[in-house]
Amino acid sequence: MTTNQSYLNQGTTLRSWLITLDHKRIAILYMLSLTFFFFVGGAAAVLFRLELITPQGDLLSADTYNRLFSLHGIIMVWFFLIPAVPNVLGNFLVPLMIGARDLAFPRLNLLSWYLFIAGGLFTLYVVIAGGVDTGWTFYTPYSSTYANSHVILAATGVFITGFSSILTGLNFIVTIHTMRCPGMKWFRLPLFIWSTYATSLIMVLATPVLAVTLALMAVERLLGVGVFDPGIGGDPLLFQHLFWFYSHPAVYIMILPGMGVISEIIPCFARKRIFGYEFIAMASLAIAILGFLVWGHHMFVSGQSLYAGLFFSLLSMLVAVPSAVKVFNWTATLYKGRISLSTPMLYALGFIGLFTIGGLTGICLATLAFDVHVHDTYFIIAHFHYIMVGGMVMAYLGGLHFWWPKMTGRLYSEWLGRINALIVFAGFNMTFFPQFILGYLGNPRRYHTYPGEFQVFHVMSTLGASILGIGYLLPLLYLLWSLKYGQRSDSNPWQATGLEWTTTSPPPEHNFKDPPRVTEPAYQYSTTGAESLENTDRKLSQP
Ligand code: HEM
Ligand SMILES: [Cu+2]
Repeated sequence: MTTNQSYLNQGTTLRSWLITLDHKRIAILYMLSLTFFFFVGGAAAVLFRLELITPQGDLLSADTYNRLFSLHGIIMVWFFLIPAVPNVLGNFLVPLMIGARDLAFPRLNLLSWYLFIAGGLFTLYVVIAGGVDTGWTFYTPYSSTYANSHVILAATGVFITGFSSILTGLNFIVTIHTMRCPGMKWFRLPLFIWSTYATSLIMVLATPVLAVTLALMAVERLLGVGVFDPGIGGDPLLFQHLFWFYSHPAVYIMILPGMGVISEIIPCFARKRIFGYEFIAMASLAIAILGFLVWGHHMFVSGQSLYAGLFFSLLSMLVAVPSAVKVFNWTATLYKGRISLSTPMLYALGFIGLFTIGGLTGICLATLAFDVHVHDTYFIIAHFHYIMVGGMVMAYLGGLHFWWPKMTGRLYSEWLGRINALIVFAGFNMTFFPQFILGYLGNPRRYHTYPGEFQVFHVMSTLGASILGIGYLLPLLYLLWSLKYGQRSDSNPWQATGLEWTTTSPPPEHNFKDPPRVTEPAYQYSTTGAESLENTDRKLSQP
């Protein structure tokens, strides 16, 4: 067997990795660090889910419980969900998909990873030093005046990581504008690129607002300058406005890239051209723009004016339209497709169903009268986990399986992959569906105790979380196993279209031996002919 020159064997020392400028290696660095954070955040969730098996507070004190869910939220949002698809898959794929040698600013790319790690170290220090108890939202006046946990350090961690996000977004925007290979016109770009582009716009435009907000909170807490505290001349609602002006767009940073992954997987495993390419591409931009206009739906009961509430309610309904456009188009792509239920496809199908539930309950919440009823209950938790875990984590796992052969040159065990996708789907629903009921019945979020009549739903949820935990650990094992024992992959194991599949697996240092040239639109799949996936299926199911 000839071992070809690939990005993986261009220097194997630790040093060669830590100073690498290769976007593919930086993607791997992100993957390793994100996986670590994911399991730290997950461990916190395991602990508080255990506490919730019984109505009384028997395992954790109220204070410890607060610190655990805060840590869970902070780590999962900023150190996993926001960077997951853009920084791992995006870093790896953007240059490959547009036929470029690297990102526009390789050094900036490496710097972004170091900033991410620096922010992460602050956060880990907070974990060791005793935690933070403000929740991931850092609401004032609690964070600025009353909390006696490590608020400033935790906020500093998030602040620093924010710069990693801004610089990555900038890098992607410039790369997509200036480094497309000959023939790669805008409307020939893979939809993953469109969604990464839209995400990058939000990263660049919204993240600075978060940085300013956290800095102002720190100024009030440390120096007593009145920004948010009306007692010293501040505005009590300002923090929530600023926070959600970033954080609602940020929820789209967490879902748009996942949508991009799904738009790649669905046509490949349905063997069909994607339905309504332009609509999906433009829907990404529409989501990015409209996402900036709806933050007030997080503040319906905050005391903002009733008219503001009505207006934000209406605008929130609008932002659901482009999301629905995508769901319809994916479904239309599946229609009469030659569908192969391979691992990435199972995750993609799971994504469509779960994201739809998350999105529809989002519309319920955007309905002012309903939100007043369920605000700050488990209904909210269920809503955003359906989108962020049911959606984004599913998309990340689907994408990881889809591009794993490209990234590593190895095939994983297809049947373990399929079983695992089912475990994740079952575990996820069992964990979070009961929380819709809990919330609707009035169980508030963020308490370590609850009335006894809710126990059955909490027990179901904890049981589901254990299954989900298995579903997250198993890929760690079989993917690692595949690195050594997996079958070697050829350059295009799924017979997919797209430039990344035209180069070797794993790709060489500067991606392509000969500079690529594009002559046709994306997704030229066909349901007929020898190119069908059944051959691949047969190949993959060989032991
Ligand atoms: C499809 C359109 C969506 C609508 C109309 C919508 C609406 C809402 C509303 C009204 C709330 C506030 C509930 C409350 O606190 O009382 C909310 C909460 C939330 N939504 Fe959505 N949502 C949508 C999509 C998404 C997406 C795509 C994500 C994430 C990727 C997301 C993540 C969240 C989060 C994290 C919260 C909880 C914030 C908190 O209170 O801590 N939502 N959503
Ligand atoms: Cu929102």
